[in-house]
Amino acid sequence: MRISSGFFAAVSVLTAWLAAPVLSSPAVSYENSLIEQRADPHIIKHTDGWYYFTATVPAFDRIILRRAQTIQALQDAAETTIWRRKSSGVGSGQVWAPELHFIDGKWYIYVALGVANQWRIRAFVLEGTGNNPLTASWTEKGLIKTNWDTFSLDASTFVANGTRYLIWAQQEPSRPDENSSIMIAPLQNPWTIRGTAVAISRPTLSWERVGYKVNEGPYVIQRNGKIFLTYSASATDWNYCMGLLTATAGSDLMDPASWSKTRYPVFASDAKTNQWGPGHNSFTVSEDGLSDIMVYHDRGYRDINGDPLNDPNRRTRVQKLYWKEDGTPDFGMPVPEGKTPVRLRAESGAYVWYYTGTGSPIYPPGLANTLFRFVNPGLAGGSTVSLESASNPGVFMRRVDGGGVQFDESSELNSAASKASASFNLVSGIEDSQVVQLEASDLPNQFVGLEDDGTLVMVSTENTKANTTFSTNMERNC
Ligand SMILES: *[C@@H]1O[C@H](CO)[C@@H](O)[C@H](O)[C@H]1NC(C)=O
Ligand SMILES: *[C@@H]1O[C@H](CO)[C@@H](O)[C@H](O)[C@H]1NC(C)=O
Ligand SMILES: CC(=O)N[C@H]1CO[C@H](CO)[C@@H](O)[C@@H]1O
Repeated sequence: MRISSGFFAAVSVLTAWLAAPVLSSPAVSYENSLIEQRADPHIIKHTDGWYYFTATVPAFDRIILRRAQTIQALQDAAETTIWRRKSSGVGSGQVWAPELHFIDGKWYIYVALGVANQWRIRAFVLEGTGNNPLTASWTEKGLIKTNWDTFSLDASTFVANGTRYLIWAQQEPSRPDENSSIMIAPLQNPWTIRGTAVAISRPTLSWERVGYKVNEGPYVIQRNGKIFLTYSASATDWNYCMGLLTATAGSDLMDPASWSKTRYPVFASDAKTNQWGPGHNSFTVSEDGLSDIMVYHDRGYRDINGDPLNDPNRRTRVQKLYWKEDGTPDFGMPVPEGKTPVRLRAESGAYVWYYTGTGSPIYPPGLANTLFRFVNPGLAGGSTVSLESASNPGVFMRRVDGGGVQFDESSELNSAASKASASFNLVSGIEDSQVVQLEASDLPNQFVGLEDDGTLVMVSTENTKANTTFSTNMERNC
């Protein structure tokens, strides 16, 4: 279905939502990395339509905010410093991981503040009055009093079934060899917890204990009757990665037994896309409101000299968060530099996928191998396009003699003939059209098709055994 106006888009989205638990969710188009040297990124879309951004700066000495009408425009938006390190006492040391929240008509910043020359970080709250947080007047509400006066950071907040919660990372005195656990408590007001906090996750699995024994950076997204809490684990070098806790909406979130934890990281370093130590994420929504966007930091190289906290090059990145059919989030891999990838979905619901062609590839693949980028112009130049695997940058789809399709490294595609075999005519537009066909640039009327078992073939359009029409729309369950 082609959507031609905002009104019809809204109606068709609503209709789709009423008809089935599936929302059409177009591909997003952002250019990574979004912002250099900004770690622990937090982006929110406010009711005024603006996106607001805050993050840790490498000097760990201030709180900055940016705002823009689009996520991409945050890249070049002016940065305002709304708070600076003090000369003594709380706030004279390191400044980590601010988050901006709008609660009951006021702005709040949760931030971890240290004391000069001490390894002593605690969660602190600022309150801002005014429509625009960049120009709001800010007052200090002070440290958040928790169960213990111990190392504490990365406070965030969410509301579930009418109760507002604080979640954060804190060192538990009973577990002296571990750096931090994920804590939760209801909030009585934005700077005061009610009752006693409980730990809902501890760094007990091997991938949470590399370098340091860390669970930190919690953030919540609620969908499909579930509360999903992402967090980050291990030291902030390339071992940094993300785990996931899940609770059912309506369960007692103060009962650690309500939360289940994935046995493996859900998001981690990827040598092929050259992304290292991804984590400390937050979630926002795309400009059209139809995609969930994961915001996180990582580095563009693996090895660091010295303490990773002294390496300034953690940068802010954004990519689409996908949803599996069972309603759980699918993080895929940290996408390569450049344009965010797309998926090509056939009418059958199957996705075009990357496979090596040796052995028996097993369909369906994981999310990562269904992500592609259109390279335009294609390897053969002119008006052709080439399809590059986003999970294997530099590897391109190519037709081979006999009606097959395979994937080859661009370094193997040297001759004009091989470049032509990896180039296609797009039968309709890429970005603004919802449907595309890929016709071989060197073999008229032969199209890429996807058979039921996941095999990619070259077929003429009259062949009905394969789907040759692909949508760059995704669906999500919600
Ligand atoms: C983790 O704990 C160890 C031991 O207390 C400490 O030396 C180290 O600095 C901590 N690291 C982090 C990232 O908190
Ligand atoms: C929400 O909370 C109310 C009482 O506070 C409870 O009766 C209800 O079952 C809860 N429902 C969900 C879905 O959380
Ligand atoms: C357009 C097209 O070829 N659609 C086909 C996709 O695959 C399913 C399952 O084989 C067919 O039923 C469709 O006709």
